[in-house]
Amino acid sequence: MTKELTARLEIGSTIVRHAIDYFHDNGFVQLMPVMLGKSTDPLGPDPGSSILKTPEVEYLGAKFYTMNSMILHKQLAVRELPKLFILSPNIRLERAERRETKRHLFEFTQLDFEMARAKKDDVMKLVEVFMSYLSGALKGDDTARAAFRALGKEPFEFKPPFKVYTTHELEERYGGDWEAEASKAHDQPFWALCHKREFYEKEDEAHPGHYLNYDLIYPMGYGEALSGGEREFEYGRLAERMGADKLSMDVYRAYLDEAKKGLVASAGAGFGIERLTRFMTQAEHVGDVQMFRRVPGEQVVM
Ligand code: ASN
Repeated sequence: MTKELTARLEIGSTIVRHAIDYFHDNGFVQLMPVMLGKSTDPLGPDPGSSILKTPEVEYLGAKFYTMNSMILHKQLAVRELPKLFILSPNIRLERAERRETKRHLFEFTQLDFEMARAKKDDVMKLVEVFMSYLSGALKGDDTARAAFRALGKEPFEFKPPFKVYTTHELEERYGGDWEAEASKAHDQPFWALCHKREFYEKEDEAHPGHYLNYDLIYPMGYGEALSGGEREFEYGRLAERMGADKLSMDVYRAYLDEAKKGLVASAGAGFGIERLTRFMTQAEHVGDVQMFRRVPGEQVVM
């Protein structure tokens, strides 16, 4: 193992430690992840998503899916725990070409959180405070300081509030590949609002065709850091949105049954731990922060 990888793993470990502290200190309860579910995030229709398939596992005569994300489980859990977070291992079988984006992995961990009755502004504020907390925490942490010194780098200084754009504005200014281009043109993260994506992200009732979701994009070409949104939680709206997306109601039966009993309004988001570590250590590829690389199209050692 190279000394760079050791340093990046140490920094990644420190990031997780401070992230967990931050969420605990803000009243969140940590849930353990599930890795198999009766249904999972469809990751689409989203032009940014490109998985080949969602693996299915048969166990004792029942069919399970591996987790693309725990969003549907978060919606069920937030009824009981109004502020929760999970270090959630996700499997996304990306196409081999995704290796070239330098920020896709076929296995990664996200810190996924959800808050009952929250709005998008609450989540954006919480994330901004977390980012600046993290810059300070890493600077004051002996392990991280030594590891950054070994890399010849400094922890990035996040300076919120971050700029806010809609995806329409970004597309107009930077074209179809706005994520990469706008990321290169900024020196602090920025928000991209209003993506047309999965059924669980709430449509703005006052402005149909607009969505109450948000992505945080890292600067300097590193691309997406986090995605999330306010949630659709009413059974009728969910069924309608799923129908429009041509999803099989059978696959989502258990989730829809819970929605029929009643979900609560919530908002949340998730950020990839490896992407955050890559950004903080300015690693060339997100696989460069993994001990066991999970890069699409790359030979796996173990
Ligand atoms: N974690 C994301 C969210 O909270 C979902 C995802 O990872 N696709 O919306």
